Amino acid sequence: MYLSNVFTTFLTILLTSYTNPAHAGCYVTGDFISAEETGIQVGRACHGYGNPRVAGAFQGVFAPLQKKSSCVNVSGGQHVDMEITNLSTTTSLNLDDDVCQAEMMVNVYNCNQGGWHDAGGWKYRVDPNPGSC
Ligand SMILES: *[C@@H]1O[C@H](CO)[C@@H](O)[C@H](O)[C@H]1NC(C)=O
Ligand SMILES: CC(=O)N[C@H]1CO[C@H](CO)[C@@H](O)[C@@H]1O
Repeated sequence: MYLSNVFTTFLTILLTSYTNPAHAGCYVTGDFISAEETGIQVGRACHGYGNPRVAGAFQGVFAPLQKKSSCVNVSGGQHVDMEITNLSTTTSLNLDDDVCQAEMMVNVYNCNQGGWHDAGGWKYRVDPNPGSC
């Protein structure tokens, strides 16, 4: 179910990128991404973590056009910049935690060096970079 959703989204992005390249893409320079480590960090940012629970960077309400960012250190002297933007100019909303995770990971599975795409009125970006946050 989860995998098939991700795969469907992946196909959608491939198709979308032909018709509107600005709305999806992969970085072709810079650091390569660790899917495993990035997956753990995306999970924390989308779902929260710990006990007692600490809210993740992408939880809670997004105002119209609000962009939330999170920088995480990963191994190998690298950090990953993660960003989600609500593209609505008029409405505030709460991004579903599972949608958050699935869409962010599309940028990881689809792109060796990170990438971005728009889906359902949101923009998702994952970008691995050298050095720490
Ligand atoms: C990342 O690592 C740097 C250097 O150790 C540290 O100063 C910074 O607080 C870390 N940032 C995060 C978000 O963990
Ligand atoms: C498309 C989308 O989900 N963006 C959302 C931004 O927030 C507003 C309100 O939360 C939603 O209506 C938009 O759908």
